Amino acid sequence: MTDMLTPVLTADWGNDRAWTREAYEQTGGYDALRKALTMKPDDLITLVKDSGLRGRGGAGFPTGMKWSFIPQDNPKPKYLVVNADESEPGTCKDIPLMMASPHVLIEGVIIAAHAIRAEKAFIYVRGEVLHVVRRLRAAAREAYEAGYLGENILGSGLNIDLVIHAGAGAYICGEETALLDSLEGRRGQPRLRPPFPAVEGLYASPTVINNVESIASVPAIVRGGIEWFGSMGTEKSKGFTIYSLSGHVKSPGQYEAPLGITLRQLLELGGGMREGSELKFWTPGGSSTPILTAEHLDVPLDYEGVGEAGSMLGTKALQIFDQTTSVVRCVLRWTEFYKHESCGKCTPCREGTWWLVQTLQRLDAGEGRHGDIELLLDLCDNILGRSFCALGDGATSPITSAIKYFRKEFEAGMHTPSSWTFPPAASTLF
Ligand code: L3W
Ligand code: SF4
Repeated sequence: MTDMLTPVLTADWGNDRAWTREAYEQTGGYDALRKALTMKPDDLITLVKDSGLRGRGGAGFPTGMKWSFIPQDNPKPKYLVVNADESEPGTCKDIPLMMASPHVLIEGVIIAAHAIRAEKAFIYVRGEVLHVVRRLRAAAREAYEAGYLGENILGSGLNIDLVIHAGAGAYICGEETALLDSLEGRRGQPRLRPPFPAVEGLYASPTVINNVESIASVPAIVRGGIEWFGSMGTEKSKGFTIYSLSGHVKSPGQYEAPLGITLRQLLELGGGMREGSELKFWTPGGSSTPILTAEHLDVPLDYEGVGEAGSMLGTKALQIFDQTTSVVRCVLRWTEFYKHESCGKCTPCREGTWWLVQTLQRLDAGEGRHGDIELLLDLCDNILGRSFCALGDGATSPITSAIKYFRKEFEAGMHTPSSWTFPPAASTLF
């Protein structure tokens, strides 16, 4: 089964010095940058577009297309921002990647900045992981010393500066426009889109925002070429990717394999389910994506396959739960997270997540009221599509999908007649 693995980004994770520039250069590190410096920016954009690389941060938006949106006739400076605010429950791929191989991200940043003609780049790192911030800053120092960053990079005439910025620990700052507000020194809250950041982003200038894994994949594409990249994955979801496998499996961790493999195959890579465990439900891409069940073991883990199964590939965070897990308790935990992380800007999410938690808490305690399932669905209906950003929508995904597949478990928590969801009987009014 290990022949399913396609280690590219994770190839050197066995070397505990892989994070040093010396070790990175020994395995061909910064060769892609040298090649990219001989290429015109537009040719780089075309290369990444033709490679079919899609954003690895959750939405799967084509990376090269995003780069091509940067208006080059706009006299304002252009910016590149890497979204390293990894906080989606279950997602644990970017943080280990930055710890093990900070230079592959930095090399990707320099190539991407060259492509969009940016002279300033930022990596916005989740506030809680200061060890990652330190590692990236050390790697950036090494890159400056070697002439990969700063003025006149490798004698090319290109100038690129890199800032490693630590967030302050708010999940919402992973939403791209909230991240920009936070980077500008304001409270991180989503902005109205359009204008999209590509047109009006950081300091109201054209800005590309990409996920860590997306940018870190670029050097390999420049080196290996689009045919090699396209030889992995599926027609519409090309290449290798890092899956975060967690929960009731024998060997949780990060597995790098092509897009389009199935959970059944991934589980085999992870040694299968834990002894005595049977698969009950799972998330394909973190808790913001609808849950799936054992009947979906053979769904291809690509944007199309998971979409057809009624979910989203998201961040490829596969959380695996066995028969001992209470679906209601699990959904409650995720909803408490969303309630806590709701930025409060819009009413459906701010108030709705509070109501969802109250209702789920009593169902979990076996003190639910008849009508609570309808109440949950009604709340979700009023949050989904009516919230200002994807956090509100995401909060509803685990609830509606869990009710769809495990309604009986919610019903089992209802023991109290409803005191308020129905109008009083007419006889009591007269
Ligand atoms: C210019 C247009 N740019 C779209 C850009 C846009 C963005 C990208 C994707 O949410 C999802 C979310 C979470 N002109 C454009 C354009 N763009 N149209 O394309 O945009 P969008 O709106 O499809 O998604 P998003 O707002 O980036 C991301 C889901 O991912 N998710 C959560 C992930 C959490 C993490 C984390 O913790 N690090 O990644 C998991 O599934 O729910 O649906 O750049 O500007 N016309
Ligand atoms: Fe803030 Fe939630 Fe509204 Fe997003 S949906 S803007 S997180 S309150």
